[in-house]
Amino acid sequence: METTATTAYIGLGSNLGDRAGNLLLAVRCMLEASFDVVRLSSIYETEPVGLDTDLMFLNMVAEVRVSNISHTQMMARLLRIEYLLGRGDKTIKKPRTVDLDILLFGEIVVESEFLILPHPRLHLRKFVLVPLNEIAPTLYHPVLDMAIADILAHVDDISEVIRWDPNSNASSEPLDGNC
Ligand code: PH2
Ligand code: MG
Ligand code: MG
Repeated sequence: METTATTAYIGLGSNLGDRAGNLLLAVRCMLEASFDVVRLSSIYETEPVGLDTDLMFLNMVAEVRVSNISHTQMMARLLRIEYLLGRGDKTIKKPRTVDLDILLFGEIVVESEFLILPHPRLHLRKFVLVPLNEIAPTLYHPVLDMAIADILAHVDDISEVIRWDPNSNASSEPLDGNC
């Protein structure tokens, strides 16, 4: 059978509990879901954008390679990981243990009720663009027809995004972390 490999970029975010632990558990769960994690950005501490919360986020971006799965199947696996890591009600803009968003799936452009690709707000948000630019500055955005570094250079978002300092972190209870 012919295999089709795709490179995708996933945005990870957490602003509840052991935030860094949650991100790293999500990476482990992605490996268990047969995503080949090729690159990880640094972890950034970021100001919440458009949410009813003052809790600062940790965000990072992962580059993954997958074979023979569609963007829909990838999203289903990410939703399962979010659920297993304790993400509750997704309809309300509340703090979250872990949020996993597909930013880009190859150069696929789709718009369904379930999933829009590229992610419809990726070009507006520094908490996505800064970590994505760290690992893939020349990556091409197929709708805007621009490289990530150029999009970041023109973004209007002035929210705070700084490299996370692990030593400044007050520790919280880790999740049990079964995938
Ligand atoms: N996610 C959102 C909305 N706002 N702000 C930050 N800083 N980080 C996020 O991951 C984030 C957000 C929707 O998922
Ligand atoms: Mg999100
Ligand atoms: Mg999401």
